[in-house]
Amino acid sequence: MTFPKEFLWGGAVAANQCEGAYNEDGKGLSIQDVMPHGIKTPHTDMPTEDNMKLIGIDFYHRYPEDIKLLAQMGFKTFRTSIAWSRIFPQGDDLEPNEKGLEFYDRLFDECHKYGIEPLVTLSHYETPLNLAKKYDGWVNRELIAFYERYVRTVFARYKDKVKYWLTFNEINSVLHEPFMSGGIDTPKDQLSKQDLYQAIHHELVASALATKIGHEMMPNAKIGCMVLSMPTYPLTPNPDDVIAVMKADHLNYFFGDVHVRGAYPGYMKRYFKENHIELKMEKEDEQILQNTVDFISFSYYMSVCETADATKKIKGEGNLMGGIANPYLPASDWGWQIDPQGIRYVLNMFWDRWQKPLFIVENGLGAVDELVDDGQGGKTVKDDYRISYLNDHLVQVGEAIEDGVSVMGYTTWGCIDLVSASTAELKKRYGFIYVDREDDGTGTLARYKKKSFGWYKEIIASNGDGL
Ligand code: BGP
Repeated sequence: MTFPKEFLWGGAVAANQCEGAYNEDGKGLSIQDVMPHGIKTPHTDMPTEDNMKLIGIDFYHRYPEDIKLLAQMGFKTFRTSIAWSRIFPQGDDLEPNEKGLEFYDRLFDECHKYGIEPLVTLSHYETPLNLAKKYDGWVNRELIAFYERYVRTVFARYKDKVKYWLTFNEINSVLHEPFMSGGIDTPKDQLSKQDLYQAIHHELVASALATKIGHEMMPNAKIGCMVLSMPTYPLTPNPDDVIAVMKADHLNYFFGDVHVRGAYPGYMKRYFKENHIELKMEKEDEQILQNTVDFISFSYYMSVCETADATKKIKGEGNLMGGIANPYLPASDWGWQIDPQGIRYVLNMFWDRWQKPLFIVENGLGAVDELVDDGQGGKTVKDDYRISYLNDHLVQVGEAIEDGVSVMGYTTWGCIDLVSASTAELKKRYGFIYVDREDDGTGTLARYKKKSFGWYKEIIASNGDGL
């Protein structure tokens, strides 16, 4: 396999899923602090002890040890997010929290110590709770100004430490999880399409504004958007199913279209008209949206099927959206369909559509791992299933590169075990590094290298030749 020389190999986490320390050093509450069971049940009013994210894997205190382990694997890049409410505890504060800023100074310095380039998500499902409660999240236009204040602050602070930035994690996921993704407190079954798309508009404007400001403040920075990719196949060759796929793709990928083309596509204008949605736009919005991204990043876990036949629309498990299961594919323990070729397909599709460099910033297998003796007095996990999942996907990334697709890098999701976004469990593990913590709160938090640790190290060292 031929990967580009400068290919950014690495792994990804999000602050809220690993840091813990949810109320230390002046951090305010974020929406994650009141989601003890992920997206399965309604959120609580205040943090509760059963919320695994409050402690996470204690990355806030253990990051030097963790970054050292990632460096041992040869990471070129490490994707994490800045927890917005560490910097602006209430979201609408006028002044940032210095202690929060200092933490990320230390973290990014630690990465650079090993030559690891940080890749930073500005907003990874971490809206300050106050912005959800007081403003109904992104439905309210005022969030653009709060986000702008936040991004200006972190750009100014870290401009010499961070080159790669992502504006919003899986920005299209707000369609399915409005509270988690957009801090929208109105329950999803009561949220009107009008308000949903108004919130989306505000996020798109905020994202373009961050890109504009980032380019002005950091001429060498690369700023990208991040979308949840989910290749959608027609359930049958019936043209009705093919059109159903086209429509699903439109709703999913118009986010990318706006980020790349700087304007709403015609099919969305039609959708707004047919659904009686009238976006309230300020006169500067059209111009702001023209600040297009340098690259597109995306997560890829699974593909789904789509059909126009309402009787077959049984929603399967999976990611934040789920979808109709494909009879040709196996699935993970959580019902996520495993489809390595889907990543080649989506890379080609995005490249054809956008002609901008692509960055795979999430991919991986959530599985139950068993810690066993390694035969040398220590402990390990024999995660051959994870190795084969990642290997199969990377082979297809290599195929896409051969197809001529420009791919900047690949960061596996949850390179160290962390708390799941959708289920808030720790037993759903993705990492190369096992963290001793159970869902009942027990565990020493010790770290152990899994078998996949050595495998990934070799893949990185050979720049993909070992695949
Ligand atoms: C994506 C999110 C991540 C991550 C991942 C895996 O949707 O961006 O935050 O968690 O999915 O999902 P889960 O943790 O639910 O297994």
